[in-house]
Amino acid sequence: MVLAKQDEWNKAGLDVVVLHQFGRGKKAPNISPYCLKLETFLRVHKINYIVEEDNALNGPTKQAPWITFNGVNHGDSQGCIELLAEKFNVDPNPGMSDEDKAVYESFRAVLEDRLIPMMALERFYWLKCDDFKEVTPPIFPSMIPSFMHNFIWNHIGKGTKKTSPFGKLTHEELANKSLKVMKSLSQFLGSKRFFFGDQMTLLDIIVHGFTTQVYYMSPDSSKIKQNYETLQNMVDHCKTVKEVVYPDWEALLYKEK
Ligand SMILES: N[C@@H](CCC(=O)N[C@@H](CS)C(=O)NCC(=O)O)C(=O)O
Repeated sequence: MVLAKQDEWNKAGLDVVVLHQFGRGKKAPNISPYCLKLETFLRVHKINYIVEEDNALNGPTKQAPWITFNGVNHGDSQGCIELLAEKFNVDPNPGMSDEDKAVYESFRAVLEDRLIPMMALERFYWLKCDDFKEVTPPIFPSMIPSFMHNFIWNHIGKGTKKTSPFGKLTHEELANKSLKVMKSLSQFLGSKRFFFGDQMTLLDIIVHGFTTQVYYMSPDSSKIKQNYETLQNMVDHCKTVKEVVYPDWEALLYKEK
């Protein structure tokens, strides 16, 4: 598919990343853990980027985020990070031994294959669209009347439940399962500032993408959030990454017009 603005993105400038993602959230810069992950990576490694919000799902994978870089479109947050790390000669996992890298890969799998799908299932199936009014920007086009919003949300929720490996669990079981995984992250983090010591690595960035969704972008009725909040070092970690990478957090947030 040829996108109307492709020419414009191609001319963004040499080595400037055009980051295609969802619009800003009301309590965090993005409603997607993957969009936040990629934007955080760009910031940590001081890679120039501009944000484009109208085509989040029109990229090569039809998922957000994706990038246009020097005239070429690339999808998948991890793929984009690997490409950019090579291009800019940056190490996303500085100072890590091979053993550390094995731990990182396992935790990444646990986050992306378990925790994020669990959060998505809770968000769309166990919680309601109205629960998210305080955190998300208007997600439905203005011509869709508000009574339809919960209906559409429920429809997405039923689909998510059907395809989710956790679809058979009760809300309580889902939350307890998520706590077990979050606890293992919490134990590994211990009293360290970042997961592998004093330097931020990709694991911190990925965890932050997820915990931001839980802590800032979920309503208090979220059982996953209630469990997460019992892990104080994980809450502190989320705040540390926010403070280091997003001094302009408040300014970025979606504001009611
Ligand atoms: N592996 C992808 C996953 C991206 C992803 O799942 N994005 C979600 C938003 S958090 C999405 O676009 N969902 C819409 C869809 O799948 O139709 C990545 O790392 O970028």
